[in-house]
Amino acid sequence: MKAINSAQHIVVAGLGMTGQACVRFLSAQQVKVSAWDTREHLNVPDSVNVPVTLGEPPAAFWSDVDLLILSPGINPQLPAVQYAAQAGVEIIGDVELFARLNDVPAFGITGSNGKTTVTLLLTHILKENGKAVVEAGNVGTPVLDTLSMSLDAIVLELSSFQLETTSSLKLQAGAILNISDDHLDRHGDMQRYLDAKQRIFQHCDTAIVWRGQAETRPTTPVRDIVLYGLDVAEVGFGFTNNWITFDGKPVVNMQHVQLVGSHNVLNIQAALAMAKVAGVEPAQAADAVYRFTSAPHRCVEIAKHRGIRWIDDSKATNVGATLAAIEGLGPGCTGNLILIAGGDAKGADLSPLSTAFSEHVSFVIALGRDGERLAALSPASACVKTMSEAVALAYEKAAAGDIVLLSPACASLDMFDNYIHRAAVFAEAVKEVTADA
Ligand code: UMA
Ligand code: ADP
Repeated sequence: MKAINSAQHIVVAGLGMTGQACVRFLSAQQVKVSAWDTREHLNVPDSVNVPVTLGEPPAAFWSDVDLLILSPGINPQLPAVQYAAQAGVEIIGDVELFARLNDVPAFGITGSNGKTTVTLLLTHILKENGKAVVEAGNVGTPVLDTLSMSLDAIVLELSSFQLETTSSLKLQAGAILNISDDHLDRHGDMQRYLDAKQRIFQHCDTAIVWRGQAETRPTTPVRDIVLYGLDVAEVGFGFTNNWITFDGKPVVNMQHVQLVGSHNVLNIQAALAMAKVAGVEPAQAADAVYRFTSAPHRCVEIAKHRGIRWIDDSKATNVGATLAAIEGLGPGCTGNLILIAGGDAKGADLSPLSTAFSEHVSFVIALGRDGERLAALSPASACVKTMSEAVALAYEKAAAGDIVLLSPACASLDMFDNYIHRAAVFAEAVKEVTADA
């Protein structure tokens, strides 16, 4: 790890996972550090043993501050952050601080969907091939926590919020997996969301690019590009007869893979492409791919009762993810597909779902802030107030051979603590209605 300039006063903004990791790291480096959280009534965690300001900071607050480290959940457009900038304070995120200090080869993954899957899969492939590697970033472990580790490589899941405040991150390989409407409430419009995502390629050696979507191509120069996609390809990664190919040769048989759906073919190709840059050839990575299982809440069957499959895809927090679930499960479903969806759409255009609804979904059960907008997209739908009502109605409508899919296309925060809580409430309700088994 490179040394940090300890002769500076750093303010850490936000006292969640990121902020606490920043305080921990900077305190250990003997840097003068204080913290600020915009919430006035926050219960400051005991581990935060530095001065803390809550709520709106006074104007003079910024006069002796050199650097402000923003947690990803804090919008850089907040007036107090703008005052800091006007006072000459440099504003970065934890990933930028990490980038300035890190000297381990790093791999970066962003995109609207599939980040966690590709991050975990790449980490798994590299580990199974004898490399000391960890995943960090949006996936959960704050990036600064990895600086003290002895590693061959680090795999970073990067959100648009994290990339927005990052400018010098060097990557051996990086990818924007795909782009669909997301976080427009924070970024304002699609172009600014795209601009944030494109920052992954600023200092990236090899861009891993999906042939199917032009927005995933770097708009800044990179040394090399590896392409992948669902079409037949003689160069790079292709897909033929259920086999993933590399340079025209079959390398991974999808029949032996535990992840389902064509979106996961793309995820696997992206991970294989990055693993190759890290020194693991695609054919050498195949066994690790076969052993990989999905993270929870991403199109996972949680119950099968009287021939009805109950699928938890609570992590589908945007339209692109729900489309992938419907298009992945719909064609193979022998009965009806009943969808439970809704929540906070974060300003997204939900209309791209209407074709998938009419082709594959027999009934939409909608809930949450944007439930009515979702219900209006389907000729057969109902709005309900709670998850247990949604599950009870799905149970009433479903018969053997049907699938009940929770894939909300929306964030959960209008009704639940997070998508994990939403999944737990769904699972509990499913347990109740299927208790007679
Ligand atoms: N806070 C403020 N003002 C605000 C917003 C938040 O002071 O306007 C404070 C809160 O009071 C709280 C803290 O900031 O004390 C929370 O910070 P945060 O929202 O940045 O969240 P962290 O706990 O630091 O977690 C963040 C990521 N969260 C977000 O980007 C919202 C985590 O991604 C990530 O795992 C973690 O850093 C470690 O790197 C979660 C996420 O939901 C999974 N990400 C979004 C997504 O995947 O869609 C982008
Ligand atoms: P992220 O970390 O980007 O949110 P995850 O791997 O956690 O991505 O998956 C989130 C949701 O997106 C899940 O519902 C999952 O089924 C879906 N998904 C995963 N990969 C893709 C993809 N390549 N395209 C569209 N949807 C996807």
